[in-house]
Amino acid sequence: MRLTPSLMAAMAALIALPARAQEVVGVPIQGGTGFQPAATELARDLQWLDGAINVIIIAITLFVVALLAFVIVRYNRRSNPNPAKFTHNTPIEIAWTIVPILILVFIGANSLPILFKQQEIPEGEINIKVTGYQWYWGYEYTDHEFAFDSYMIGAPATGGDNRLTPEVEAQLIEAGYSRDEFLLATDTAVVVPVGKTVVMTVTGADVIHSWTIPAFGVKQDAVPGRLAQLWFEAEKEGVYFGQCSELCGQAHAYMPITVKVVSEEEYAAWLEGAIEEYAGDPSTLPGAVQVASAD
Ligand SMILES: [Cu+2]
Repeated sequence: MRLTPSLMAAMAALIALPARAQEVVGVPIQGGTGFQPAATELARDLQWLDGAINVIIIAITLFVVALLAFVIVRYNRRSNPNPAKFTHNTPIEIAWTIVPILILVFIGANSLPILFKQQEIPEGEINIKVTGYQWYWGYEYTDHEFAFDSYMIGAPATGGDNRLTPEVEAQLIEAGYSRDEFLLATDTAVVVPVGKTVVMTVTGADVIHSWTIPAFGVKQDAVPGRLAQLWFEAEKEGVYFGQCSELCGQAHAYMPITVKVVSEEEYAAWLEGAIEEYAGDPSTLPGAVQVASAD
């Protein structure tokens, strides 16, 4: 396929998807203490588990505090001058053995399936290899044989010095972000279609980093010399942010992660543009005509 310059320009513009600023869904909120809204089944599951265990913790704490208060009031030296001398109470001992066992079995029976769901990696419809570098991320769309790096907008690689200057703010706006998203927005983003199984293979090139998107409920250490995997299936279109989550050196705070979840049509258009921009393999595009190589 021969591309006219204007078509190529349109495709290049699609790479960063700046034209239509997407809704920012997965982002930390100033002063927030809870989870980001869950955008995958995994995130929903682990947020539910966190809530359930929190209820158990609060119930146990209140019970123990109430027992303590009762004993302090009822059995202090003044209220109870002649303490009882017995040392055993079989029914109570059986109860305080059985009840914690039941609680632990309940927690285990609910947490292990969630852990396995995270760790049993399904067949990926989209496969991406992510490599952590000091201090940026590299992404390789292995199905289509192209790769690109992703730097924080305002990082030295994008002409900044990790500070929010007016120039950096202008870059953010141009890329479809706001100044609030400084330290989170990157020059290129991982783009994935909504509702598809994405498998990320995670590794590190120099030291240990960690790749995460909190709203997806995924986090994986990127260890040099090792390949680890995580998977997600995003349910809602939008922009999702994460940050390197393993202290990796001086600019650890300046290597954020941006994932854009788009419709299938937008993804197909982006993919075509990205293959062109990053010299991927066009024959891997869905519907591509397989032509025998001329040379
Ligand atoms: Cu890092």
